[in-house]
Amino acid sequence: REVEETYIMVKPDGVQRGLVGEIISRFEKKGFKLTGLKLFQCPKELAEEHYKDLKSRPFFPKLINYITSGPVVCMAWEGVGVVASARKLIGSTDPLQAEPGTRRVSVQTGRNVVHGSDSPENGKREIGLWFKEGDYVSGYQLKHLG
Ligand code: YYY
Ligand code: MG
Repeated sequence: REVEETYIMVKPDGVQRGLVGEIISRFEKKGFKLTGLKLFQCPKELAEEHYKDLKSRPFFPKLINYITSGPVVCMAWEGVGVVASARKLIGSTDPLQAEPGTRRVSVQTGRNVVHGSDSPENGKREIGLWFKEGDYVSGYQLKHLG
C-alpha cells in the first residue's frame, strides 16, 4: 500500500465545542505523520473552491456560510492508507449512519465537525488549496515509523 496524504479540517462547530485536541490525538495515536496545521478564518472564495463539486446542490450556500462562520483548524496528515483511515475515524456523512464517537453523531448532516478528503487525488488537491509553502512540511522523518 502507498503513502498518501489527506486534508483534515475541524469545522467551526468543532472548534467551538473544543474537539480539536481529541481529533489530533486520534491521528497521532494511529501513527500518522502531521505535515500541516493551522487555525484559519476561511475566505468565501476558498470555501467555494474547496467545495466546487457541490456548487449545484441546494445546500451549497448554507455549507459556505457554515465553513466561513468562524475559524477552522486545517491539517494535513501523511501515511499508508491515511485517506480511508481518516474517513473511518471521522464517521459517515449521514448522522444516522455514523458510529458512536465519530464526528457526525447528534449533529445535522450540514453541521458535522470534521472534513476528510475522499481520495488521495483530492487529498493532494485540497492540501494545495489550503496550505502555502512554509506552512506545509512533509520532508521530515517520524522516528517511530522507522
Ligand atoms: O465528504 P463528506 O463531508 O462526507 O460529504 P460531501 O458529500 O462531500 O458533502 C460535503 C458537506 O456538505 C458535508 O460534510 C455536509 C454538507 N452536506 C449537506 O449539508 N447536505 C447533504 N445532503 C450533503 C452534504
Ligand atoms: Mg466530501
